[in-house]
Parts: sequence; C-alpha cells; structure tokens
Amino acid sequence: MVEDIVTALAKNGYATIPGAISAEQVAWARTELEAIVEQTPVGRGDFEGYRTRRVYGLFGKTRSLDALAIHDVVLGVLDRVLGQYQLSAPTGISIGPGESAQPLHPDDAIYPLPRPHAEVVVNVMWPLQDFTATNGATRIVPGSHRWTDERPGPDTPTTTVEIPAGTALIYPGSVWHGGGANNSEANRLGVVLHYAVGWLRPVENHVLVVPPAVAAALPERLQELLGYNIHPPFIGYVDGRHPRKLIEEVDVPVLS
Ligand SMILES: O=C(O)CCC(=O)C(=O)O
Repeated sequence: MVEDIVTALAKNGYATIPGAISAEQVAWARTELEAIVEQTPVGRGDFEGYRTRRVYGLFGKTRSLDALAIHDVVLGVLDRVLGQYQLSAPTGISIGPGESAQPLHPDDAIYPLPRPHAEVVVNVMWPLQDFTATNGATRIVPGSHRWTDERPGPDTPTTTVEIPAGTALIYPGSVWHGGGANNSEANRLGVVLHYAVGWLRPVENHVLVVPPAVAAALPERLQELLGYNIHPPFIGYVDGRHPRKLIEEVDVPVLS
C-alpha cells in the first residue's frame, strides 16, 4: 500500500487511504473538535476564510488525534517521501455554510525555496465527516506539484476529492490545492496534519503548545514528531542535549 501511495503522489500529486481509521476514531475526534470549534473565532482573511474556524495548537487541546498523527501507513509514506520529519502545521478546519472557495496554493510556498525542489512538506487531510463537492471537499490541481512558475487560472482543471470520513487524503506540499466552497447548510469539519522535513523550522512551535510535562504521557513517536527530536547531527538540540532529556527529567507523580 505504501508503495502505491508513493507512486500516486509522484504521478498525480495526491492519493487516498480508504478506511484509514475506524468509525469510533472519527466519532471521538469529531466530538472533541466540534466542542473546540465552538470556542474558536472565524478566520482573519481570504486564506483562513471569513466563515471558517481554524483550530491551531491541536495537540495541546485534544488527545483524539494522537493515533492519526502516527498512523502506520502515513508514516510509511512519509519515511519514503521526506525521510526524517516532524509535524509542522496541524490544523482543524471547520468550513462554515456560505464560505467561498479558499484560494489555491501550495503549502510549501511558505518556505523560500525555488521550484521545483525535492518534497519538504507532506499533508494529510483527515475528514471527520464526509467531504463532498457541495460542502467544500478539498480541491487539488493534479500534476501541479511539477510546476515551476505556473499559477492556476480560472480554466485550470481541479479535482474535488470527495471522500468519506475516515479516509485520508495525502498530498505533497508542492501541489496546488485549497478548501472548496461550502454550499451546504452544515459545517465541513476536517483536520489537516502537515509534516515537514526535520531540518526546516515547523510552522507551529509545538514544544510551547505541548510542554515536556504534557509530552511525557504521549507515545514516543508522537513526542518526536512534536519536536522532542533532533535532525542529525544535532539540529534542534536544547542546551547542547537531545530534547528528549527534558521529557525524561519530568517528575511523573507516583500513584500510591
Ligand atoms: O480545508 C481544506 O480542504 C484545505 C485547507 C488548506 O489547504 C489549507 O488551509 O492550507
């Protein structure tokens, strides 16, 4: 499966993992995210959307996404495409009714790298409800991961990736894409987990969102993905030491 996804990413610029998580995992994440979204303001511009609520600091707010972040097929693909990596910009996205389509963009444009370049970012969109053309399913410009200076215009063909909740959509940071317009009566809720190579600065500063005392209770692979790791030989050290040491030094209360 991993090889098929890697091949599809290189060919088309996106791939899906059908039935990647169970209905119970979807329901847990959806319940948690819906409660958080209620406390979240709408976006601040065309990119975030004026009827869209984006949840940042996700791993400081819910444990329901931990298993998604370290999903074995996803990490198998990331091992092949990125090599060594960390979480970059995990974001819950609730596109509200009446929202217009998000401007198409490649996520790795945030880094000042001339195109084309080896992939430095991979994104995984986890729909927490069925994504349809009506409610704002993610739109992809197939093949645009190979573009250099091209930009999409009004006639550029896009693929609207209609997938059920629990199926994951994977796309590289180089592909042009965006959230769709929501012409339904309900919110479109999904979580996008961005990963970036370990030598780049992640978009969000996870170790401030998930301090060592919180990270201590998480799976080790997730700790690493949240920044408690180095990129060899020593990018990311803390006071000259591996950041894992900060977790090892946390005083874990002993239950009597
Ligand atoms: O909401 C979506 O379907 C895509 C969101 C997106 O591309 C982004 O916010 O960077």
